[in-house]
Amino acid sequence: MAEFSDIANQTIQDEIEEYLERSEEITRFVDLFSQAKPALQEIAAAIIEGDDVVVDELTTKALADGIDAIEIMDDGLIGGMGIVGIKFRENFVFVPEVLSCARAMRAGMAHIEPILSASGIEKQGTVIMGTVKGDLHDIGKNLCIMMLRGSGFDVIDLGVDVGEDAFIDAVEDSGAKVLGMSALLTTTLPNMGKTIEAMIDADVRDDVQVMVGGAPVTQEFSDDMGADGYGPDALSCVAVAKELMTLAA
Ligand code: B1M
Repeated sequence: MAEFSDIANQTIQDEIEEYLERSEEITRFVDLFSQAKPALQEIAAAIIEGDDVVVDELTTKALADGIDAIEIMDDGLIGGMGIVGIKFRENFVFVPEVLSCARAMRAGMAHIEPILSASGIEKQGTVIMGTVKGDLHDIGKNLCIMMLRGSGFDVIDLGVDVGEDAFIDAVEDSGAKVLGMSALLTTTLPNMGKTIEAMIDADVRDDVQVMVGGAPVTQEFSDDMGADGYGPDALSCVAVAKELMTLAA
């Protein structure tokens, strides 16, 4: 069983001890960081500290040392951001700090993305991706896009705060067979369903398979709003896109 003392990095130990209260979250992060390579724990610590320069250096070094890009992303970058998310939720840090952490995460992802993209094998088709109207969160969506591109998909990234019309226009203009919507706020979650309804009204719903994801989204929400697929994380986003692409073919 993973032990707190198995975590090599002092900053990570301190963060878990000081800021995490829920037992399931403590278990999740102790499990994650007790098995993570020390170099990746350092990256996670630098993400938590919002230090983009250090994340840039450490990610470069980790790749040069032969550590797998996905391992760096999962254990270092996403792992660090996970703790930031909890501190934000519990009001230990606020928007400016989170933005610094997000910038640090982007500094690391800038090294990971080209590797994931270059590793793509055969072309899988085109996916439209966007964060729904009223929602500015794009870190998770961008991770999904990187993974999709890395798996051979062409991705049309509509960005954040994407209204129904922009999604519909993209379907009509691109002929893409899969459309993905991301939402991170419970208040913007209904905009996924509204977009699907608008697609029905605009007579384009049958032209694409729709997948949804983002922290508040569940399989149940996905079913209720009439989406064709749901992915809880970036890896499953790729799996769902592949499956939906075969249904669209
Ligand atoms: Co915001 N924020 N935020 N935020 N933020 C959350 C989401 C929140 C949970 C924090 C909290 O607990 N309080 C909370 C939402 C609460 C709720 O609705 N229940 C919240 C809030 C309230 C807000 C504001 C309202 C705060 C305010 O201003 N008072 C505001 C809203 C702005 C707006 O959107 N209109 C706001 C602002 C911000 C920042 C700008 C500071 C920044 C966003 C920066 C950016 O994205 N460029 C930010 C951040 C960073 C977060 C947290 C800390 C981290 C989100 C993140 O990037 N996670 C977040 C807390 C948390 O999540 N614990 C929080 C890492 C990312 C890798 O995970 O996005 O879940 P995630 O993506 C995953 C999966 O969900 C999945 O794959 C990804 C990779 O594994 N996935 C898909 C995502 N999209 C997918 C699509 C798919 C499939 C899978 O198919 C299409």
